[in-house]
Amino acid sequence: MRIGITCYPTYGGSGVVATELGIELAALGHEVHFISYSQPFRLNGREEGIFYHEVPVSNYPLFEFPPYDLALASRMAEVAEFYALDLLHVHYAIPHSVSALLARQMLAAQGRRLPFVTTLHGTDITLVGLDRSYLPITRHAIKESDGVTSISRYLKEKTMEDFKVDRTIEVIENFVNCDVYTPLKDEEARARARARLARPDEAILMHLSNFRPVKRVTDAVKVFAQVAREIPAQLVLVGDGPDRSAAEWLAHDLGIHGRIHFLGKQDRVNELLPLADVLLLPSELESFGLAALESMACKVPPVATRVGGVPELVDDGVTGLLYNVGDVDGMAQGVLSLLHDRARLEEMRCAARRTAQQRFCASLVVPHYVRYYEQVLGAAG
Ligand code: GMT
Repeated sequence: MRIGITCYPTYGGSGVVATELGIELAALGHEVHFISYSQPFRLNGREEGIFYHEVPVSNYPLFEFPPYDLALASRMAEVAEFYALDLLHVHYAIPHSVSALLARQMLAAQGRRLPFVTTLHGTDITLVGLDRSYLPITRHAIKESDGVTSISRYLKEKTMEDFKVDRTIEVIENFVNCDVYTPLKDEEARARARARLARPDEAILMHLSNFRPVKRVTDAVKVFAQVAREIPAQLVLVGDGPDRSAAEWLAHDLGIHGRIHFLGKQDRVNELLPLADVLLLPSELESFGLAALESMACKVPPVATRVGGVPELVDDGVTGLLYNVGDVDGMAQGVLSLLHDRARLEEMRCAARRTAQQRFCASLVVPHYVRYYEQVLGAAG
């Protein structure tokens, strides 16, 4: 198949899923065309079977708000025509599904079919889509999509309820490449890499996100402060975003700044995650929680909040620990209980990796997308 993929190319779970999907599809022999305003950050531009088409956005002075969605629709239609695309797959409904709808109409006017699949990732439904100014058009584009997938059962139900859509939505959960996200098997190599972040007697807690308010990064700092009071430990914060400065101030105020590594945005998180003992994911909401899956694949159990789609991924007490939003004391006690009971931690580490391999491996989930594309193409034919 020749597939056009559109996503947000910057740091964030939906862009990661879209990019990894493109890479896996190309490895299966499909031709993949990314259409976006910049190259997705995990693509290096040299992958076989993957092409990148930039969307130029005019900044003519009249445009206080450059119309990216229109430029995207034009580029989608052009790429579909020039490269004979079979379908478009857009990640994150706003505005990508609306642009795809326009591109489909443009090609239909020339007698060509261009079905499109929309994958819902979370905040396109839970936050942005419910803003009155976006709701009607997002709802329309979801209804008009040739196929709609959602990354968890939670998000499917939420979409049907909040958007009052009664169309079918296929749940295709997020995935991880278990060969890339993998524990470091060589204990000596792991110890050497950990030494850059912590002394041998110190535990490593890690948090990975885009530091938006919904991630509650300051809760991760508060949890760490309690843990660090009891045992030697370091906190590694991976990512950047609006709440970074709040987290830094809090670390200073609590007197633990020297034990926190703010690494900023990192490209190869698969090399960092295996160094941690636990991952902290104290989010207000996660429709899935890709960071938790990536860490599980690296044999690192998440200590997370019981929100959205997270319980579909993390089995509380077996592959990680779950708490109510804001339960900083509970999360800190949970981390301490694991770090004090190394046998239990090891059991949980193994169970986390096993779940990633048995349920969420790219080799299991990507064929589900391929079957879904075939179904959509068949139905639209
Ligand atoms: O949360 C965001 O800011 C948007 C989005 C993204 O692009 O990272 O995250 C959502 O999609 C991820 C990938 O499918 C999910 O793992 C996240 O749980 C989801 N975020 C929320 O629901 C808050």
